[in-house]
Amino acid sequence: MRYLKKTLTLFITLAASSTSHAAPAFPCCPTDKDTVARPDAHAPISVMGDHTHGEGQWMLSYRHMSMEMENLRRGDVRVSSEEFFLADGGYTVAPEWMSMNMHMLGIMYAPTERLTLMAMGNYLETEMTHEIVSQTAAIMINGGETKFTTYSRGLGDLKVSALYRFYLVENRKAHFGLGLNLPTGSINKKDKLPSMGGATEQQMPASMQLGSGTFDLLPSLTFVEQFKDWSWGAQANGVLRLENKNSNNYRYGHKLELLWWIGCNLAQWLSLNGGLSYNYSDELKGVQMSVNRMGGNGRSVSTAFGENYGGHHLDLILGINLIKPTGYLENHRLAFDLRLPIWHDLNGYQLEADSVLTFGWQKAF
Ligand SMILES: [Cu+2]
Repeated sequence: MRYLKKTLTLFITLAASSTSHAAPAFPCCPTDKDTVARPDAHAPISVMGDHTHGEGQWMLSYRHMSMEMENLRRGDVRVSSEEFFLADGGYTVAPEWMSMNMHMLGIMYAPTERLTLMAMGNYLETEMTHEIVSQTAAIMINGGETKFTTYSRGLGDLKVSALYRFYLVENRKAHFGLGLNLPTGSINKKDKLPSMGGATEQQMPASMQLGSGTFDLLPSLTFVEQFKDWSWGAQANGVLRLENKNSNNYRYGHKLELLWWIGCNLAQWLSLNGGLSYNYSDELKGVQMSVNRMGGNGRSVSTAFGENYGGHHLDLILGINLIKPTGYLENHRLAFDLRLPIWHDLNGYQLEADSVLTFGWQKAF
């Protein structure tokens, strides 16, 4: 949440400084080339596959995403750790807080006017803090410490996709995408976890693993309409698991995201954007192999059970896109956006997302 204050302050400062002099008029997208050189030609930076490129064009990108999660939730209500420890026959360990930092490198290339190819790899760092049900249990399984933290880091899954622009009429365009998630990220990460007689190195639950472990299909459909100094877009994207289980005997649920955004150019180099993202994700299927499911209180930790994965959430997106239109660093883009949950309805017991901040650099050649 500390990002929120910073972002809002920056927003207000930028908005105030830009509206004090009239925004320059520039033509509305007479050619495809011109439409990509305006700050709102890209969606908020956390949206993937939002644009296509002109024939022969390349683009490199780097994104950094940081997510924080805290507070346990059941459905759409918060629950205390006391309530949680009594649930479903008794959990022994409660997740308390989680953070994920993801570095994403992307490359795009358009072999034809209509087709853009895309590849993206990522490196992840994840941390999770936990609380043990009681001091007595902590003495038996964790040397008396009621709190413990687990970590994982490494390369995540690689995504390759193709975007096909099937529609371009005046100021409106649309493309569909079809991608594949390659399970390059490890699903065998271990760390010290509490167990009878003291903490030992053990397999961590899916939420701490670096990839899905399955080949997944990534379809998407995107529509954008540009006006003189503003634009809007919408996208539907999904993740369809192509395999019933990964090598650890489980798979994540299928996912659907519906996105809507609006971008407003305050200057030739600056746009502010806002949007909404609705996410649905199914439960985790299967039983996670080698993950401990038993604890002194009955069950081990909520993340060891598939029913505590997935659900619905609706996020508000607030972002800024910057582009250098001419001169030194011409066409370099910098952008960031903040996603704040406004509603969640989660399956089982889960930590709720607190905020997701993404910033990124992009450059087309
Ligand atoms: Cu691009």
